[in-house]
Amino acid sequence: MTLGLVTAGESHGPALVALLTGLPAGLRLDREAIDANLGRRQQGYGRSPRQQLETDRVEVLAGLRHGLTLGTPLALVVRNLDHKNWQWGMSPWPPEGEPEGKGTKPVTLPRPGHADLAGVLKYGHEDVRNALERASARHTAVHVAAGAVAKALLAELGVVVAGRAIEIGGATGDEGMRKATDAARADRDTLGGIVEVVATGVPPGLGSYAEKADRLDARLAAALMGIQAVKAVELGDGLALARDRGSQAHDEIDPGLARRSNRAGGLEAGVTNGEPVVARAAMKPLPTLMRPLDSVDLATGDPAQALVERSDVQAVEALAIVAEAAVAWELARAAREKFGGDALVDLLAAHRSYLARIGDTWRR
Ligand code: EPS
Repeated sequence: MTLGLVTAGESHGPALVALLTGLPAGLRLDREAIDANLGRRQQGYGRSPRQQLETDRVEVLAGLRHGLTLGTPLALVVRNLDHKNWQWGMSPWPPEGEPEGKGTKPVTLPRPGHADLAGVLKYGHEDVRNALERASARHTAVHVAAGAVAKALLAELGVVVAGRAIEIGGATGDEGMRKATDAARADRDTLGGIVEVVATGVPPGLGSYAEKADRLDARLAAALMGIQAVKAVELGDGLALARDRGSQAHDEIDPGLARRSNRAGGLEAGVTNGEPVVARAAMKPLPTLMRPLDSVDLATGDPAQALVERSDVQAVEALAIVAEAAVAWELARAAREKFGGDALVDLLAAHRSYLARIGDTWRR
């Protein structure tokens, strides 16, 4: 048994939904803790005015009773409050009455760097909106809700996951990152950046080297690369390791099994080794530009400027929370596979018995 996650929802549709399967019964969830994660994702310097329209809150439709999971599918919903401005444009059913509000005119000006052009070609859409609504990073909100559930499970195992922005537009440090954001805003441009996620308390032995699909490094890379705008993922010292000699690149083992360094980022051969798991994700600059790039009007085939829409200057701090959720989900999934358990008490008993066998001198 493993954890499963499937989501649905368009950026300006009625709501975002997530269905989580495989959670053990008896896990206590805290609504405020989930909402706090949703709130963290909405913050960050350089976010779009859209965030003033949304106050993300989780609703639970199934799988939870009196705050405890039932061991059945958990159904989560986060409403799009902005949908009230798109009721005609994003009506799930053929809309009635006069076109009113946003989304009434087809979009035919694909933005380089967004899913717009690939999406209309792939699915045969005539209105770019049919592609961009789902490709939007808006639905990272339900992934963060799912990540908050994963973090509740990991907390039972003493695992803590934390993400932060380490670089925005090439600048580091809080002040540098703010200045870079201000400068890009003044130029009506956008920025990307790099986030780092660190998980501590992760026991050795999560993941497997047996098949490549089981390798936890591969799963973490896929989970991070699957987030909108992410173009590169690094685990541990990643790229730098390729330039070092073997005598420097590896983490020597001391008695008690502690390591002298953690250049591997807590993962060897796709298996956790007890050191903190360290993952970085690099995000390209957001493709919705106030000064649009050259494109083509798909209705006429003529040269045109890409769509201009409300946008964030950068969303790197939001990515840090989304990446944290993605790493938490993959670690929780790997823990569920290693320790099993329809009931949380069984999962915890298996975890205890495993630690009793391997000892806990690895704990960091
Ligand atoms: C997004 C564009 C903006 C962002 C949105 C992601 O939305 P809008 O087009 O409504 O201004 O604000 O992100 C969110 C709404 C969110 O909650 O993160 C995009 O094109 O990806």
